[in-house]
Amino acid sequence: MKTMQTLMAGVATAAIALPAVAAEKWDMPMAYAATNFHSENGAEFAQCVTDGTGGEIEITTHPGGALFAGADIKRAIQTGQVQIGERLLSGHQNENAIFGFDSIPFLSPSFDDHAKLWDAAKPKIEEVLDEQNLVYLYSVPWPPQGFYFKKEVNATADMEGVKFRSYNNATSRLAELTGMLPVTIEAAELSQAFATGVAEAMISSGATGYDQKVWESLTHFYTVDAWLPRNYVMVNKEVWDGVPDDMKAVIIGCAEEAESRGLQASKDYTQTTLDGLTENGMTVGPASDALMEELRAVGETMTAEWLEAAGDDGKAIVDAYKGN
Ligand code: PCA
Repeated sequence: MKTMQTLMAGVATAAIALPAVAAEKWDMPMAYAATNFHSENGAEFAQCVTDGTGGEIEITTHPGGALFAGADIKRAIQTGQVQIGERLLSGHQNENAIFGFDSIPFLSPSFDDHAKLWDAAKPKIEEVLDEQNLVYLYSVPWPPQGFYFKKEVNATADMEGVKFRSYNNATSRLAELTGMLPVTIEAAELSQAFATGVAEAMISSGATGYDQKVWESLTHFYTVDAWLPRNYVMVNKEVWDGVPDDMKAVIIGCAEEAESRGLQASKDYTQTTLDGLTENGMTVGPASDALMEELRAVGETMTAEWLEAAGDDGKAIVDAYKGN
């Protein structure tokens, strides 16, 4: 009896301690460093949703791959282990070639070109994600991609045998076609990979090199402007379907703001981080004409390969983009 009373008292206390409306808590894994502009933008988005729903949906971001590594984030959301998260869209190229539309060398090398390419690709990407139990919320491009090395490189002959960090199928293929050895490494592991010699080069933005202080191991950054890959934020579909309409509107509003704020941050961060690389002793500048010529030929091969792999859907995206 005594035990039962104690138990009942415990239940009563627990009930009283609960708030009037139980707030939903969403965890949002993100793969990149907390100080990266995508992560900062995501944190502002999370705060916007928490504030806008009066705390009824409280989003907590987990940057730096702390909750799930980049490669595991999509699956964690699809299977409902977490409600929401951010991932590099082209990281899914191994599941479906269509996700690689934004990593085709020299197809859309500037922010303006990239915006047109994204307009052409967005409906298809949303559809594919929907079929995978995911709702697309917003996305933001990384700054243009260039090459990092620990020596001067003037031709693909200088790349022979270099251990090249890749972040999706396209970057692995690019390594193969230029005689390098691809090794897949998450951005969060980069400083260590370069310090220990597991990788000696990569293609990425000035932003990622800056975030990861790659000047501690590498010396050159060549601004080849190969492409601008996107990060996107997705929600588990069942979770989304359970959100009341007024709160969905709040989340969509916060997502729209995050998309334009993130785009501006990406543009601003482009020059700032290139300056940062220079200030920290790296040689930053365009690649030689000879190297660019070789890279363009590699780009043509990769464009043809992607069109082949992505089939009619891929062709429709490229045609719509070129018609813009
Ligand atoms: N940074 C990410 C992807 C593209 C970029 O600029 C990375 O290197 O993982």
